[in-house]
Amino acid sequence: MKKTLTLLLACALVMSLSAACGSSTAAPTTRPAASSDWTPGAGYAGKYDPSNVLTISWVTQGDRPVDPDSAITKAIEEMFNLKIDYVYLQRAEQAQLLNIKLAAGDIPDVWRPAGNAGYRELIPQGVLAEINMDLLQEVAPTFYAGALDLYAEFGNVFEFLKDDGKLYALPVYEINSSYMLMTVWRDDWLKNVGIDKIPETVEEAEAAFYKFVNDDPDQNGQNDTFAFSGHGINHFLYAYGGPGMNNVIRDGKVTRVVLEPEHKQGMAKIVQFYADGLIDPEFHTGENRGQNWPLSIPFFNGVIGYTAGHMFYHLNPPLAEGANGGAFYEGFLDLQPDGSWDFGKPLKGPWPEVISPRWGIVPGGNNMVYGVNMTEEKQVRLLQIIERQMTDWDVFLLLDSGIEGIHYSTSVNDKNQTIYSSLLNREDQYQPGNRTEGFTYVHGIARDFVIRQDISNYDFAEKYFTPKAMGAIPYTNPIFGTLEEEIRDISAALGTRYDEVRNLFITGQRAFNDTEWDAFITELKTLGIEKYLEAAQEWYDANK
Ligand SMILES: [Ca+2]
Repeated sequence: MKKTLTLLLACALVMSLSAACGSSTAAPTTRPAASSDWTPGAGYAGKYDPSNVLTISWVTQGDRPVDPDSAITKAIEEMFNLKIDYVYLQRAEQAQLLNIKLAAGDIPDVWRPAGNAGYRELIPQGVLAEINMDLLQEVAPTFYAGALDLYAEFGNVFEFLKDDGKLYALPVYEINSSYMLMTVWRDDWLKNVGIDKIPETVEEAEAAFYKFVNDDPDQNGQNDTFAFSGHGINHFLYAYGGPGMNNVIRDGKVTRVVLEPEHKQGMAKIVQFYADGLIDPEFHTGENRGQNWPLSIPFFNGVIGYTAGHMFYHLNPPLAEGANGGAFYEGFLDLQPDGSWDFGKPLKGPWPEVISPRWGIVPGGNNMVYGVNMTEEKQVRLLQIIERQMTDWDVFLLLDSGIEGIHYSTSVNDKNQTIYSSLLNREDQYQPGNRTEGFTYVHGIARDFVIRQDISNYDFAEKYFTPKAMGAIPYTNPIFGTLEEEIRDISAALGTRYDEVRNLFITGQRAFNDTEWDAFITELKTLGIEKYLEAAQEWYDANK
């Protein structure tokens, strides 16, 4: 969400709190100082003088190099007695370029591997520093406890990340991924066809879908609307367990939804809907039609009345004075100024629970790792920074949002909450050196601070996008640690073939009947689906 507030207004509002307005290029006067009361002593922190200036090399993740002289870099270096040596690798090729560096023995101090699989591949290469658990618990106790707490539903996150009893990564908690994806209905269309409540069951949804096609929901006298497109297919199927390639744990057994009887029922519905003209015939081309992915072009064009898969920050109306709404909110408003939509409900269907997807907060996402050449002193220093980030709001704000007057302005809303509004355009916000991502990558563990920093947006998320608000159990695709290359290849082949055959079934190019479905399942077995599930089960049993 692009948040802009005029500097003038922001300054007027903060005048009573700060005298800094106008001096927008000066370093912040309230910046916390580095600890100056250090004396040699017991423990890891007592071994290293925090006034020693340390150089750390840090692989950034933006789309362009970081300015090493940026105001925030200078502030961080001064506060923590660091010299930051930014390593920029072109983003599209970051993994390959990093591998070349690692192979040449040029190992950075800090980076984020690509997901759990990328992390596990690095361990046997010997390029990662082992993270000393005693040191971690002594120097960063708030971070340690916070990570355990946030990932509690998955067990001990540090044990999950270990390999052969050794820890090589710090968990990164993606707070946004804890919120569920939303479905959306044209509520004006529902009213126009005589339906006065948002559908909650597959039967109610089906009735609305037929009326969206047959009863002229846009009241233009023409038969020119469909019920839904590609996103609608996937989300309707969650009432039947979900899209076929999703992994699920059922009674302790790892399976794929395609193998479950409910999925076949759901596919039968979709096939029927397509045959009856309910589904946008261009569903397979992507609802965003080549534009930004959260945009549903057929929904914006008034062609369909049901879509799904959006995050809270795509759907929000303007949440602060002068702010814009989310991309979906604004995109719809542009093209359908007289139309309206409302949040949907995850549909109740044959699957035993009402489920709805979220990206997921499974451990093993893009963790933060330290290079093998990282000294113990550097580990202590970086963990001290992390601990300050977890416990000191001013430090968190500096690392996460930058410097007031340069990177953000503040105002107070009608609930007397402080609103932090970026003064940068979106592209610049995401450049390290203009931090919003969090200098140490693990900022998400400071969940309360993350929320406080963007209170309007998270109030909105908490109100509508939680399991409680949506009345559904969140579905997260489980991760199965280190699966061998052969197993990963099987998974990729299954996904490709599933998509092809699914589309043939939906469009009627392949007859959807018991014989053809059984043949399809047999083909998936030939491609190795059972071998995949066996490997996943083995991991799950050992790590659940
Ligand atoms: Ca019409």
